[in-house]
Amino acid sequence: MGKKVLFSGIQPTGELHIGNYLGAIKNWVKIQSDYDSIFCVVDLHAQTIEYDQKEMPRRVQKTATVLLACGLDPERCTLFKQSYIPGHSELMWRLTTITPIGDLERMTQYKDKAQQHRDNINAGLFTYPVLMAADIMLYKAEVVPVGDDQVQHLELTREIVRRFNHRFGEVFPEPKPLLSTAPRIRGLDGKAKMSKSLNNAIGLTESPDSIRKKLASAFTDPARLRRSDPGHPEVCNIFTLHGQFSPPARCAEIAGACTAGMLGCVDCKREFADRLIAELEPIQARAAELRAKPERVQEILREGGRRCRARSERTIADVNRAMGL
Ligand code: AQP
Repeated sequence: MGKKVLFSGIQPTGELHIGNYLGAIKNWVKIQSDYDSIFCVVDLHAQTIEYDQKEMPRRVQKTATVLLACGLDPERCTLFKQSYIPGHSELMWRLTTITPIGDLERMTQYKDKAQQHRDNINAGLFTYPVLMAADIMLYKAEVVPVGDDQVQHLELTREIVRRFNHRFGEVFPEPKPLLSTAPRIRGLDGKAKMSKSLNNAIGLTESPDSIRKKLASAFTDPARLRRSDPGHPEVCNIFTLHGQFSPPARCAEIAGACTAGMLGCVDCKREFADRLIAELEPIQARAAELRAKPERVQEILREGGRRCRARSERTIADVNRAMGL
């Protein structure tokens, strides 16, 4: 039996950060060989918020570069750019005709983004989850790694699949979510989800100086005013982040020392910064190598696109046949 198809995407909306890394990319790298893995830089999705068209190609290039630097391997997975394949938009249209408006109105990400971008509440923002469904269904994917924020969208995709198959015949498998061990990383404000667009993130290619500076002002335990005050690691975002980068035994020591008022936030952050910088160092070195060979990254995206195009055309043919087009 062949490997199951896995699909996931990432938006070129800004510099990839440690939330994207822990919530998605690190896991993608780990499991890329276990599946027929397809990863996509979703530039069509990125059009739903205000963007600079001159910047977009650079953002796509940078996003792909960092994904490859993190360890996505074109020998073991397919990486491509969404707008290279017309099938995403073609399938999306067909799916909009079987998606009730009420289902889209319930999407919490739409409500949040509509609040955040009040001057630009466009129809694409509203139908974003249908494009996501099309992305997944175009390759008949069965497995979709998602963060917390995408679970609702994937549930809608499953609903659309069921509706399509019921109305037009069995064409699509029902995709299942694959949650990472870090489905929601909070930003440096300690509250909101770390996001490219919220200015609360640490970028994967940020310099050690910049990382240290950002961490210096990051929120920790709001109840702790002096070093000698007993800390509450369970509410501290820096402690949560330690859990992703420091060994469990060291995390237990940190929790003990923090609770006893023996380890201050400044020292705790310094240790975290050292660990984070050490983990990012090889990624940043590979990213620098790839930046020196931009045509290599372009070639990988084009090759991935060529592979996906043939597959997508087969699905569109199946869909057209089923829908009587
Ligand atoms: N803070 C996070 N914690 C865990 N996972 C996260 N992801 C994003 N932020 C976190 C996961 O990264 C993958 C790609 O996300 P995306 O770029 O497609 O969109 P996003 O979730 O909207 O990311 P941002 O950074 O918040 O972008 P903007 O600011 O442009 O909206 C997804 O699997 C996501 O779950």
